[in-house]
Amino acid sequence: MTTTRKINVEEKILSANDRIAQDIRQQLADAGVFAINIMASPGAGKTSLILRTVEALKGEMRIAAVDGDVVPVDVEKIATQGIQVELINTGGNCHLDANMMASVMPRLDLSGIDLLIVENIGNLICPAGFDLGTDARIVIASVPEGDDKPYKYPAMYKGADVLLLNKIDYLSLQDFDVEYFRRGVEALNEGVTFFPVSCRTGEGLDAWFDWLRQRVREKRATVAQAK
Ligand SMILES: Nc1nc2c(ncn2[C@@H]2O[C@H](COP(=O)(O)OP(=O)(O)O)[C@@H](O)[C@H]2O)c(=O)[nH]1
Ligand SMILES: [Mg+2]
Repeated sequence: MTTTRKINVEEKILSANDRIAQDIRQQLADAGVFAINIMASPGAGKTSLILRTVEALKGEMRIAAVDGDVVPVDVEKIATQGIQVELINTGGNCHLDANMMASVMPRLDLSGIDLLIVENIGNLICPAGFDLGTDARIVIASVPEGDDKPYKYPAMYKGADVLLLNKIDYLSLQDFDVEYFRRGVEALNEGVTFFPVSCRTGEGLDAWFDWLRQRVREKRATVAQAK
């Protein structure tokens, strides 16, 4: 008697975007560069967070940035910090994708960078679906947007590795219920690393800097070990 056995082979078929993202991830891994993809709605504080972060950390690590936009306004702001910053002109697209990211990779000297910061397009829907090959997806929510955003944009919150709640200096001026916000986040992304911050006053940013320092150190160590 012959018995048949069914073997379910689950094969992950990578989309074109994921294949390119994987290639970028490999380039970053080979060079020991830690890369973050910052996503948020327009005005939440992406550029402000980058400026604060570069200002605080540029003395202890080498940083470069990539900015997705149609105009170089943010690029010019970030360049005032004296770091390399490359514009990806998205031509009005609502998100960055791995192909756009790959187009700027040759312009970056990865051997001279420890941390690569990507400012994605201001949008809470489209960027969530496109892996850029970075190590961590950083989502910024901000108090003026309201406390219901995790409930309205679940994909963005679900995929976050780190969530920052920015503009906490506005908390006293607005009926933003932090507990309601956090409950919505936890239901989607239990235990996500969470930093309440103000890029205006600097409150809470030290914890974010420490998180980054640690990740950059760990990534660099993987290359040192491989040698
Ligand atoms: N009150 C307050 N304003 C902030 C804070 N962070 C950023 N802003 C302001 O919010 C506006 C939009 O910030 P920006 O960094 O350009 O946001 P992006 O569009 O996400 O890059 C600017 O006027 C910032 O000065 C904050 O923590 N508190
Ligand atoms: Mg910006």
